[in-house]
Amino acid sequence: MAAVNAEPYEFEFDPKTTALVMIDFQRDFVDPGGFGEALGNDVSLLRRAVPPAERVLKAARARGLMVIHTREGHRPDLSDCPPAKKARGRLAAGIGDPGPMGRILVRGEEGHDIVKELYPEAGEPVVDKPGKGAFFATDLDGILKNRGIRQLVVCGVTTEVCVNTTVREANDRGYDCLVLEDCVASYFPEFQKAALAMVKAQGGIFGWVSDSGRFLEALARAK
Ligand code: TIU
Repeated sequence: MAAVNAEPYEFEFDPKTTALVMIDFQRDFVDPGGFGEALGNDVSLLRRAVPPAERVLKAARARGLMVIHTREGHRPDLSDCPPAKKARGRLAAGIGDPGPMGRILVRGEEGHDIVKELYPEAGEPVVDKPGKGAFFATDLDGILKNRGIRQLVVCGVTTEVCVNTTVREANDRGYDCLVLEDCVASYFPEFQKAALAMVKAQGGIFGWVSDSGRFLEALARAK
């Protein structure tokens, strides 16, 4: 067992029942020249989360924690993409259309894949999800339950969209979630702040918030 210095109080975890969940670190969201940037977003705000997330990923692998990656995207025929999702935003180039790194949010395309620094290793499940939450229409819950996982340490993008949705879904399914604030990022600084505040408010209504430094310290001490 180990305890991470966190808000609203320490997060207790057992490395054997804890998974590191890396949410949607995809080139199209994070890299210059991708879909996120084409929408007018400043991707440097997201890029900032990559180095601390890489440190956490390496430490989790070294300590033998289960590591899971997710990617948001759709089948090439878009049969799993709700028409409402495709239409949203009235974008000139949206889901399924040609983008700077291949078809936007389509599985198998360059932009849909994970940035090289955080690339999955053999044996680490990659969950392809059609929605914002990683539990919706995926086998993530089964994968976690089959391994006896009860606590999730969460990194990823974006904080108020796929990270927050996933943490809420996980909370309702009985998992304890720790969000590492320097390993999650938003295109909007005010949303980053609010999304983290929402997780830890009201005694930790959805979970706990800490950072990579405090988590790595606890992991190094974990029995
Ligand atoms: N992964 C994720 O957060 N998907 C998004 O669409 N995020 C936005 O902030 N747009």
